Amino acid sequence: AKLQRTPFEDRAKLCKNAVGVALFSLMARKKTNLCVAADVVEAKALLDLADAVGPQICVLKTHCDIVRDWTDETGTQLRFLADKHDFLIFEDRKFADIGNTVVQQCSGGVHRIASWAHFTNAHALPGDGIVDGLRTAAGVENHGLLLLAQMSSAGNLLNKEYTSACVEMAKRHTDFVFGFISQERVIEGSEGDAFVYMTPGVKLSQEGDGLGQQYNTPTAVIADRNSDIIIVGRGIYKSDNPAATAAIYRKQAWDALA
Ligand code: 5FU
Repeated sequence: AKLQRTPFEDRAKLCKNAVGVALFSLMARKKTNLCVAADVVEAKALLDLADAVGPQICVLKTHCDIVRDWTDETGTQLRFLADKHDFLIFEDRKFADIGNTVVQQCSGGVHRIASWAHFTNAHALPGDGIVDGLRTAAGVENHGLLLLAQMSSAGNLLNKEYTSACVEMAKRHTDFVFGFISQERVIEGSEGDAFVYMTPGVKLSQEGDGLGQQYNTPTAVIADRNSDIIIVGRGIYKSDNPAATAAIYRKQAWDALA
């Protein structure tokens, strides 16, 4: 039997972090569960892509450290586009150091991530101090965090026991941690409804990339694995018309919820 999904507007009420609440609310309002991974390497290309796919997405995912000409203005302009099109910005930084170090990595350096990203993510590997450090750097009022509970790449070391430990860590920090990067829904029932599940490794054609990436279709990720949001990079930004292709992925992912 197919899982009965709790509507996103109801999950907004269960979530304890303000950014998570905002994300569930915007998904319900805008009717999209598509996140575009904007993995382009120039600031202008990033802003053009964000403007083009903005109407289709709930989240724009960035890797600010691949942009060769990143400046403070890039972050400011991304925030302008997020307001214009009603999406949130997720810096896929995958923090993995001790609390004291991630404070600086999140708030300082060239990228000043906490100044423009609505949320970021971290590996649970170093222990709870990484969450405490990022909470210190960003604050819980206007920022949130996802934990990497599972990865899409072949041979990754995030086994079942590790995933369970991530889930337990998230439950200890619900003021700040509002979800997971995972390949499936990793917490069942109403307790799991308070968290969001975002899944990378999504493409309509499923051959890999020769570097370990493994792809599933939008329908498989949302309908079969009960994830909430698909994350699509090359399937969209390398297509001839990213805006039109984003609309196709958006429809497939949203229809798969029904
Ligand atoms: F945590 C993860 C993961 O497990 N797999 C991923 O692919 C993150 N990613 C990111 O999603 C990766 O860094 C890319 O930014 C994106 C996938 O891009 P693709 O072009 O759709 O393969």
